[in-house]
Amino acid sequence: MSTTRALPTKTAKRETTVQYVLSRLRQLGVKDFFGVPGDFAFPISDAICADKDLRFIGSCNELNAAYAADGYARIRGLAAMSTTYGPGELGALPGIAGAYAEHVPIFHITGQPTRATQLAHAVVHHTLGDGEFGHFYQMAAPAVCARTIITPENCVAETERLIAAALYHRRPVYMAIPGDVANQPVIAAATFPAEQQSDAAALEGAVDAIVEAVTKAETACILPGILVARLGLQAEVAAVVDASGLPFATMMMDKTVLDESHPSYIGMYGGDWSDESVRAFVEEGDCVLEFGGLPSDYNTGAFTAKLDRSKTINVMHHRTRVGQAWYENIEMKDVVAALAKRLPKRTDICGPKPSDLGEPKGQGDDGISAEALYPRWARFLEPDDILISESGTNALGMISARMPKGSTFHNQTLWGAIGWATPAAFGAALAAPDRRTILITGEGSHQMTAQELSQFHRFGLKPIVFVLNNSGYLIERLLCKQPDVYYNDLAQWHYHMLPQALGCDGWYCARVATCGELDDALAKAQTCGTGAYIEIVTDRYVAPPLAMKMHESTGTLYKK
Ligand SMILES: Cc1ncc(C[n+]2csc(CCOP(=O)(O)OP(=O)(O)O)c2C)c(N)n1
Repeated sequence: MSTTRALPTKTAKRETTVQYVLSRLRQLGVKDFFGVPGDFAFPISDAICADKDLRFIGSCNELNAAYAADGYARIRGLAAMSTTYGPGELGALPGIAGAYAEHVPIFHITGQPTRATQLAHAVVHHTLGDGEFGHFYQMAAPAVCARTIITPENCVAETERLIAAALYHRRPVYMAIPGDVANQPVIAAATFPAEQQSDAAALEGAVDAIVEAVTKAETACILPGILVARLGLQAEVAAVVDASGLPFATMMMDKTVLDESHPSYIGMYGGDWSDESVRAFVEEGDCVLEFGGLPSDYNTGAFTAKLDRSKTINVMHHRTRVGQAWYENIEMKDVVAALAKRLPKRTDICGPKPSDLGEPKGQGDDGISAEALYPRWARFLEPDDILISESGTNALGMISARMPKGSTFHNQTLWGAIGWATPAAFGAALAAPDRRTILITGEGSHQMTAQELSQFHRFGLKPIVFVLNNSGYLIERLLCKQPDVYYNDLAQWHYHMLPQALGCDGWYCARVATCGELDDALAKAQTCGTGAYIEIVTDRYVAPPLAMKMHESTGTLYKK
């Protein structure tokens, strides 16, 4: 999807308000609208279904729709969803909040009762019964970067304002359309927000300062952050890596922002959670050039990262910091383009070689240990795969896997809502049906949103799903004071039977508890040509090394 605004549609043929909104989203590359219909939203759903270029993607519930939209936007750059008033839109709210935290733009449209109903303060379904209709608009506020209630008069201007805000902030927006307004023609009178331009003097100052810092440094490295992917600037930042010859590492939230098969990649950086060679190279160098770095708990190895502010540069979306100096009103894309042209090529700086998970351990009837599981998963990955990794122990294992060329790793590192990954994998698969989508989730997380599996089959998608069944909330066991406390236990489901019950006819399904069974299942999943679903049973405390490091880091994780 282009990051620039497409030209506005001419409104001479007097489109309805909802048609205008849909046509603008279509021009921006959105083809699919996730959601659940409802009477107050019928005009929106009807208009989507009446448009031959758009699809209504019915979800099992609104939370799943929001997560699916999130997964879709991570691949395509923008997503849209539609809900009904009150319970519908509020169901989506936690998913929208997660998208806000993680800079994922979702256009959330909700249908409201008619303006006459609202003016009469009528007591109608989906309300609190108090005759007030503004509550849910208020509740949306902190989870979106812009919101509006549409009228025929404001439709064009407000749609453009919301689109501009979603792209400027890379965050969700909220639009409510009253039932009577939806099918009224727009009364077009709008100014279109101009695309943000960098301040030329500030841009030159920042780029001069960065070139000087990198030129003077004896050793230096690049840390490309998640915003690079959200802005679609991967190729441009890769050009900076190539032009400068600098090694690069990524923090946890940023994994695969640049290709891990690139010769300049040195591995994951996260303070004391990194390989010692990477930690020393990044922290003891003279200059760290970050692109949209976020010093969050998990990115910094539970706040153990020691990045001297005077030696770091952070090129943010709309501003840049070089040491202690801020350069305002400059766009990341412009700084990146200038750096690719102006940074000197450093052939004298060599970083450590990235580690990988090594040879898988175990065979035959051996139980499935962490040393057996994670290297096998890493080897299973192929070029261009989309890997959706749920919060939980699996993510802390897979973060250390070296990803093949063109493959991307997705995790909700900051918001960390369990249940996100299953619908997000569906959204990602729908966004890129030609790529292989692999979902890895813990069974506790999967219990939250497992019904969305049914959508893969419904829309002809063939994911490979791994459910890690370790009899409870392992990551919580490793974080809390009494690991065996019963609140970390779960109802035991027959997970491998879920696809069958949920209508995923013809899928390859297996439950494996030994290395031999796992090898067999991996081979079948690779070749079966259908969706695949593998429940992997391990002992309760089987955890990858990074999860054990996290277990040992609770002091710094919670006591900053
Ligand atoms: C919506 C939500 N509720 C609760 C939590 C707290 N939480 C974090 S991880 C976790 C357990 C994950 O367990 P599971 O998916 O089985 O993975 P495991 O760590 O056992 O491999 C919970 C309950 C959360 N992050 N999000």
